[in-house]
Amino acid sequence: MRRNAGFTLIEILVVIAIIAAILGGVSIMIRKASGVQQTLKATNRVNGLGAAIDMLHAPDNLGMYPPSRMDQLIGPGATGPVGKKLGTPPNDVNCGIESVYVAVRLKGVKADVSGFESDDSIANLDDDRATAMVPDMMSGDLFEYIDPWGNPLVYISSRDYKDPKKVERYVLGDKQEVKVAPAKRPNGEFVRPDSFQLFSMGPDGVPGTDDDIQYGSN
Ligand SMILES: [Ca+2]
Ligand SMILES: [Ca+2]
Repeated sequence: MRRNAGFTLIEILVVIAIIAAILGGVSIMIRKASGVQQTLKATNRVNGLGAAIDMLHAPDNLGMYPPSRMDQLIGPGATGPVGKKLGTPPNDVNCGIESVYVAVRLKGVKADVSGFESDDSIANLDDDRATAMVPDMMSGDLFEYIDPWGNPLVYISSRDYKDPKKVERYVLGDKQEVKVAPAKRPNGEFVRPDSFQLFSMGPDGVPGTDDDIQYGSN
């Protein structure tokens, strides 16, 4: 009687194929789970920062929603043209979210943004600087709040919804430039018509698509 030679080649190939299929399935599940986690992280960031900006409007705070351009920023209690003193951003890029970054640092402004300023949630993607020191910072860097995909969050004040040309240019994490527009509801009305819009461009990094994560849109 012949001795059993162990597994045949075909048996080994079948086993390898089964293991590969299982690993493939597991890696798809891991990727899906991490995608869900990134989206959750982005939603938390947008909601937290949006809530902090909502508080700025109170009279004993900034007294207004931040303008979408830093050069229009006025200090708490209308104490003067803070943004102009800092120096106009030279490049007209990412200016809405930079304006928010500066506004929450002004003296007399109450905004708890400590939870949204970890190393992976702020960046200066367009590498621009104010001519003076940004309050509460050691440099003039005009940072942006970014989402987990490395792209800037977009901020647009309702005053610029109708004519967003001056605030529409955004540079992404990969240095590509896109144009943003304020979001509208299916009936054609702007989302949050009387205050501001804050959103992440979502996993696709394209503004205005279905995966955008918009603050307070419900
Ligand atoms: Ca910047
Ligand atoms: Ca998108």
